Amino acid sequence: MKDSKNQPNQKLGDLEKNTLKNENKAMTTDQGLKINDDQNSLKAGERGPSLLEDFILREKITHFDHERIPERIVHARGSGAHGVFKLHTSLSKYTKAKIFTEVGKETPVFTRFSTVAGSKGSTDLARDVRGFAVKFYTDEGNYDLVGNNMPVFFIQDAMKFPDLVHAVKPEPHNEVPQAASAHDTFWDFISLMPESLHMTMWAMSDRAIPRSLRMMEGFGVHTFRLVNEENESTFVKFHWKPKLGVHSVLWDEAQKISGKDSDFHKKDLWNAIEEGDFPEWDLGVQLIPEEDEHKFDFDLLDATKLVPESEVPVQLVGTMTLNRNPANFFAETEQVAFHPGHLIPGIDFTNDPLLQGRLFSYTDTQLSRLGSPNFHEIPINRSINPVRNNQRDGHMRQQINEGASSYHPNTIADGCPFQAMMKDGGFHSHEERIDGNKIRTRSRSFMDHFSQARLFFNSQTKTEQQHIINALQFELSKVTRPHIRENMVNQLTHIDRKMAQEVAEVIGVDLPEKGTEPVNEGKPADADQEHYASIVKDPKTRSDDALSIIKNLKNAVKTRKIAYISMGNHPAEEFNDLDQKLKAAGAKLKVVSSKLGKIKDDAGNEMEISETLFNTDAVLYDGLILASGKMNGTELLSHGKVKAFVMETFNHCKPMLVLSDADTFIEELGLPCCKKKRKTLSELFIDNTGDGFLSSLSKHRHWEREKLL
Ligand code: HDD
Repeated sequence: MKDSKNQPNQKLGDLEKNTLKNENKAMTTDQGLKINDDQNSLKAGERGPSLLEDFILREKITHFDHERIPERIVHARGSGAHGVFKLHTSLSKYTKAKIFTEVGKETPVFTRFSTVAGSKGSTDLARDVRGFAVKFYTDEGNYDLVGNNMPVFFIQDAMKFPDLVHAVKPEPHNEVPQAASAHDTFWDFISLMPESLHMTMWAMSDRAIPRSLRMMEGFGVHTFRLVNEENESTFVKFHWKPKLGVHSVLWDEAQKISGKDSDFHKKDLWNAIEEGDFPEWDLGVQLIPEEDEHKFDFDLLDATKLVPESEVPVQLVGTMTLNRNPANFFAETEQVAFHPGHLIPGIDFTNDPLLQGRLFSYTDTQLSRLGSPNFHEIPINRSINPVRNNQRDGHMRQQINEGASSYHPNTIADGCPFQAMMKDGGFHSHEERIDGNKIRTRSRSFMDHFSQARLFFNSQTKTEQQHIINALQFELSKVTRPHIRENMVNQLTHIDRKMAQEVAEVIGVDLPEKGTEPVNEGKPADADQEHYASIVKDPKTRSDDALSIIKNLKNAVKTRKIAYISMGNHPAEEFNDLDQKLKAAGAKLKVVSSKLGKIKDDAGNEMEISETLFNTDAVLYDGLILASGKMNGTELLSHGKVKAFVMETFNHCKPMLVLSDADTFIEELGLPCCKKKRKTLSELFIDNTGDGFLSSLSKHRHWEREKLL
């Protein structure tokens, strides 16, 4: 295990000062009084009533009663880690933000990943968007990039955010389902909001069920501005590209992982960091000159649209490495307060109405969640740059501001703290010319809701398209009100008729002859229908390879966890050879057997068993190896759990290596697909050599196998 301490981000010394180690120290009350008995309350006699006087008991219970704070209204379930961002390519032509101009500079970061809909204790593997929020502790103040693992959003205007969240959260009358969008209220809302269809396609894709938080892309979603020393602005879209590539699990697998280990992602991130496999992401930017603002067939201010990478390539400028787990979940991951409005000079907003609304919401929510306007003083939220202003007092104030002056201008404190000049890093909002009527409306340039939904669907491989269709079938089959299913199928016809038909067929809905005018309750009541009719601009065949996971497959071996099932006495050479090969490629072999303890190979070498057949499951591994040897081979299949392991690995298209007698193995396995026509190992995409297995592993999954199922 690598030492995850002494990483560059130890600069966050403030946080360290607040940590407490208890070695060789006596227990005390909150007032520092040493406690002599923490087992018994104070009583009137051995069997008598407890006394009100017991201040130690009262203090302990009072604190306990108040230990919970309100969980986040969205993104409640999260996992966080410390790290560092290092710039390798300067963006000084476009921005004055020092984190993006000083090449080689290392900026400490804290990153929190999250699901959106579920409560704090819900499962990691819900079908959901993942939050991807990064706090950069820069020398110029904190900068937060509060994004998601999908580049677009469900709605265009913050006005609809509470409706979206109410619709996806458990239904209010019975508080079910937890952490799931497969229910009436969500699909009712979506079916009435065509603007949400593009993001819905993403949410139904494999992006919504990641293999690991370490294997997700991140996106700033909105168009932001970079502003340079000359105060010239360039539009920018931010991207995080994981070095491990983007990988997902199957929906059946996701549901089973949720039962077998609902902390799967949380543990995966934690263990990777503890084992020194620090996850890394490249930060990329898409830069759009101001004069090109109106060159696209969508509006850059519309968060339901992405800028295709085929039109504006992503330029990589630096790398984020997460290298230290939090010392305390509550203090750091729970209390961290992100805000898209935490800005530094050189970065600025656009008028995206979703972003503009967010700028209000995040401070407001911290006030209710963390309970005080002093939430910036919580160690994880502190800026490295000392905070100096005339804000005073309030609940739980930590800072002791000295002196008589708490206002500006003043003479008493020589005018301090004073306003910083722009040239000295004083923040100055980009001076965008605004000229318009005060009006409550949606821009006409926001009205094409289908072109990019179709672009996304067209860009997927056949396998990925099938997964989207399967997801829609699953989700909509859980909708109990037929008219909602009908409305949804109608919406889907505007994206792809064949896809809509495949969904309709299994959810008991007839495909409409012709997709009717999209219902859009989200539009203003008096918006003109004529314009609505002319909304779809996109040629039906447009696609962009960057939007597919499978077309961009890379690095599927590193850090993967492989189960080696053996009951003992397997050939020593076989195991050592595999172990070395997998280690060299960065994968991890875990010995799984019938009970904990040790087993011996045929040369008498002992090895530790990592997990047992009764405490683990195939869905928790990336691949399976069945050992050979007297006690293994096809006899392994007589263990009910081994057979289940094999079937799950097979059904989830994962790499499998059979080292025993292959022919008999297939017979014994009794796979449904082999019943009619006997198939060979290679026809089933099962390997019988270590090298073959490694090559299968590098593909992540044998998607071809899905056709056999
Ligand atoms: Fe949000 C949390 C991302 C729209 C209101 N949001 C939150 C988090 C992420 C995002 C990653 C969790 C941060 C953490 O880990 O603590 N939100 C987004 C993205 C959006 C978006 C990418 C659209 C592009 N959000 C959005 C809107 C609103 C909010 C339109 C309200 C008008 N979001 C919140 C919030 C949360 C939040 C209620 C809950 C907890 C928190 O802020 O700190 O204020």
